[in-house]
Amino acid sequence: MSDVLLKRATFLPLSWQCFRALCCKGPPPARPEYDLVCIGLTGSGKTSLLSKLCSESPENVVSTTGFSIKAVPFQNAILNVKELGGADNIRKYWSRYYQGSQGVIFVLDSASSEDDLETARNELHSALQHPQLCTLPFLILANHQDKPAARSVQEVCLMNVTSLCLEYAGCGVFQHETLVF
Ligand SMILES: Nc1nc2c(ncn2[C@@H]2O[C@H](COP(=O)(O)OP(=O)(O)O)[C@@H](O)[C@H]2O)c(=O)[nH]1
Ligand SMILES: [Mg+2]
Repeated sequence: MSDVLLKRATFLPLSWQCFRALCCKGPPPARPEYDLVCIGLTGSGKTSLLSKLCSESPENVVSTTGFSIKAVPFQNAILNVKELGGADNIRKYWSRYYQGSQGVIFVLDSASSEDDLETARNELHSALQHPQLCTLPFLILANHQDKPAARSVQEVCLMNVTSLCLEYAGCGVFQHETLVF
């Protein structure tokens, strides 16, 4: 009986070593994390976009009151994206949440009214000029591209925004293509 136990006791550590040597590739390399801020008027599609990037259903999203944070996993990095609510009475507080950001996503509803687009442009210009954001990479997403009234990415570019690190892209959260950045 004690012989059997002894054999088992010596066998277990050896088999574990074999298992590690043969199968265990070690922990995956740590992915760098970056802190981003995501802004844009209410209804532009910030929550839907982040839900889709997290492989969650973008349908039935709840309107964001205040702000929310999502960790968006990519193959080589994790983006900790802070979405700031876009309502009139909240936008004036956006700048309080800019500190520590390493990049900015500005989401536009490219099918919105001229008035809303003008409001979005003013907010975009303020963000671009803010001392804590003005040197950061900036991605402007012209969302709602699936709608017939949507302005094209080129038309949105003609909104006359200038900065060194601007990147424009079009997307429609409910289009079937994968979002490409
Ligand atoms: N057709 C269409 N609807 C969208 C798109 N993105 C968001 N929506 C809808 O717009 C509404 C507001 O979206 P939400 O993500 O809450 O906007 P947020 O206020 O910027 O976070 C929701 O009803 C979404 O389903 C899009 O690309 N196309
Ligand atoms: Mg939201």
